Amino acid sequence: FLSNPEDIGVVAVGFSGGQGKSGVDAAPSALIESGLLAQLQNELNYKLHGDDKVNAYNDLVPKQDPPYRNMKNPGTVSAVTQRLSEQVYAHAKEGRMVLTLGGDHSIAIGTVAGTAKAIRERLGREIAVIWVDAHSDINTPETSDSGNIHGMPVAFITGLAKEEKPEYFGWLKPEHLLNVSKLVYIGLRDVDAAEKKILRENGIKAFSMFDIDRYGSLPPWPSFPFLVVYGIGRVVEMALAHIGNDTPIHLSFDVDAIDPMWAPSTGTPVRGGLTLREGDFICESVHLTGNLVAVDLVEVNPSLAADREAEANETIRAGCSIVRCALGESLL
Ligand code: 4U7
Ligand code: MN
Ligand code: MN
Ligand code: MN
Repeated sequence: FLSNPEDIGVVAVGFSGGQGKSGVDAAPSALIESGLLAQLQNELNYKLHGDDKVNAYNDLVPKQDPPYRNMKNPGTVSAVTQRLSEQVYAHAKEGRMVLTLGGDHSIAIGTVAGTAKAIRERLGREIAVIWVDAHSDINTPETSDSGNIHGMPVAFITGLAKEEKPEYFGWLKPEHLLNVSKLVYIGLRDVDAAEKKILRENGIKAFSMFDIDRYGSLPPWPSFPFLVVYGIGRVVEMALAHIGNDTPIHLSFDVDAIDPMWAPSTGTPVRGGLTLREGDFICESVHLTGNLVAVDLVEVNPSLAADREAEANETIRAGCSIVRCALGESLL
């Protein structure tokens, strides 16, 4: 194990400033109230560190925060992710696996920056990031149509988007950054044209929903022609092969990777996604490597459900399942 097998640092991030819809800031408390942390403690026997109270970071919100380079709430998101990076760093430096409950996906600027720096210092290693998402979140401020920073975190943590001003992500230093060769996506199905160009030009490894379908195979057993062999197993194998054996892994899981059938309460749902089982499988496989150093669960928005109670609860359930699988609940 690359982190202490029984210690988890928990950071609950009630933040929604990376996009325009309120409610995603309520996800951490909803996840916690549904029993997630209690299960990790009592059923999976983890020792949890850090407070289980939700960070709102209200003290960091500037009085005025006009757009900068087309980004919305740039000063707020920069300040919050900088503080978050320090929290994550502190846990990871102690050898704890870090679990961050978001919040919108802009917070991954802070979580990845924090683990990248801590793992460099503690193990002298570069981290890899497995980004599970319907979207590639690699817009630069200039290529983004929406100006929402939750569509840009990968550009910042890879250094593809650069900025000098410390109040606008200039605090990101080389030790915080991720090498593009250590990034791999799973679940993509809604990638902007400009993002496709960035992925291509940088040779970034990505497995789309199409890849998951096409790597499925015909049943090898003629007597069971109804059996379908799904491609997720091969895709995860290839993703792990790409980042290499015993590379520390940061798993950043956007709940919108899961099909809206199981995870409808999210800001930018896209149909045709992972089944809940495929999402769980990705997490179980990553857990089995023994190399997991950090997990983010983001973009759960309990207040966006059309049929509030039921849909919000389904999405929270899906999120809890994802986290428990990443932390080994499926091991017998
Ligand atoms: B999420 C989008 F234009 N690409 O940049 C953008 F389609 O963290 C969506 O994956 C970003 O939920 C989605 O705004 C961000 C859009
Ligand atoms: Mn997404
Ligand atoms: Mn995302
Ligand atoms: Mn989304």
